Amino acid sequence: MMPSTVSRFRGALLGALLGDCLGAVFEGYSVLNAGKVCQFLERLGKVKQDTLVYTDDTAMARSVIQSLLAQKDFDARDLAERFAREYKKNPDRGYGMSVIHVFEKLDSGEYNDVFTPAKEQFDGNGSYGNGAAMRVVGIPLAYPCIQDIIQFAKCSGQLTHASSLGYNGAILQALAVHYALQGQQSKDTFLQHLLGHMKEVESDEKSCADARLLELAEYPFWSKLNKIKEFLSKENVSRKEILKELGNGIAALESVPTAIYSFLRCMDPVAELPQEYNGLQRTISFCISLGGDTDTIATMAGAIAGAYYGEEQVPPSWKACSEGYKEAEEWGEELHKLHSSRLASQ
Ligand code: F2R
Ligand code: MG
Ligand code: MG
Ligand code: MG
Repeated sequence: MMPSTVSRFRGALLGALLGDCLGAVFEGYSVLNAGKVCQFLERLGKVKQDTLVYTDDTAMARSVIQSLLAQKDFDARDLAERFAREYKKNPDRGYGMSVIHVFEKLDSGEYNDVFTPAKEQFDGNGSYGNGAAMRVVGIPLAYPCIQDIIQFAKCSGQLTHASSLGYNGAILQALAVHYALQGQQSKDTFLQHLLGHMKEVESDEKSCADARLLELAEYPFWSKLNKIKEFLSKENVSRKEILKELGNGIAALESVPTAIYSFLRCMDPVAELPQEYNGLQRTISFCISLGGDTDTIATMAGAIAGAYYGEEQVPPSWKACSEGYKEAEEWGEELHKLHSSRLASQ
């Protein structure tokens, strides 16, 4: 049965939350396999255990969503204040090493322009970490129009990530959630949409200059999407090849494409995972089994998979042990209303 639209919105937020809470248990592991991850997942609901806490990924995603719901539109200053306030209230959520300086500067009251602290990161080059992408799910849930999604994914990202390699990752992740919300489509159609947009997004002067600075190929995200296309056309792609070509690191370029690939690969059964797992379970467990930045890759892939399959695929035992799942359900519904009202007024 096709999930309803509300179910997709709740699914996106629950998928993101579960990816973070479950992935955080394994963040930074380099030696990991599907067996170990599934063993852990099987115990949930069977053995009594403490609530799994969400990390910076969800803390920041919650700020984005709360700002959008309170302001009924994107408001950079309000969002910057929420990021800084949330960090001050709970600094131990495993934030990136450098982004905390942005929050401190935003909180100092010395900056009129809320985008300036991010521009000062890394000697003026800006951060290329995946922090802008990991939290962006609220944007495609609030805005139905592609141009709005691109603009606000970029602006929300630029509050902390001034490198195009950071905020373009947020644009790609936001577009992936947007297309997943449309439901059933071939992997090829899904990828073609993303390829078309990213070529354009990465053609501006700053994106070309940032890629050159790091000695990367032209259109770096677009190039990774082509690699995903190649991988999907093969029978078997090893974990080693995935890590070599797509990565499992803290940079947006080494994690957003990995999340998208994981979602697409897990549309079909995966030999190493239990046969009874549904698409959302496969996607989250597959990402975690890759190791590295597990909470972040799983939160991004979980958001895409949740938007695609809907909340019906969220296992109750996984949900029940994740901190903050009730808000994810409520906010999914509220964002659906906001999205529908924009669609009606277009
Ligand atoms: N920070 C972590 N994980 C490590 C420790 C977690 C542990 N469990 C604990 O609790 O202690 N995870 C979180 O950080 C990632 C998102 O990071 P974000 O928001 O992008 O932060 P930042 O600081 O801007 O960038 C992260 C690192 O990337 C490197 N980097 C970025 N831009 C760079 C540049 N231009 N030049 C050189 N290096 C650059 C730096 O090492 C940054 O510290 C998520 O994984 C989230 O879960
Ligand atoms: Mg985290
Ligand atoms: Mg954002
Ligand atoms: Mg992480």
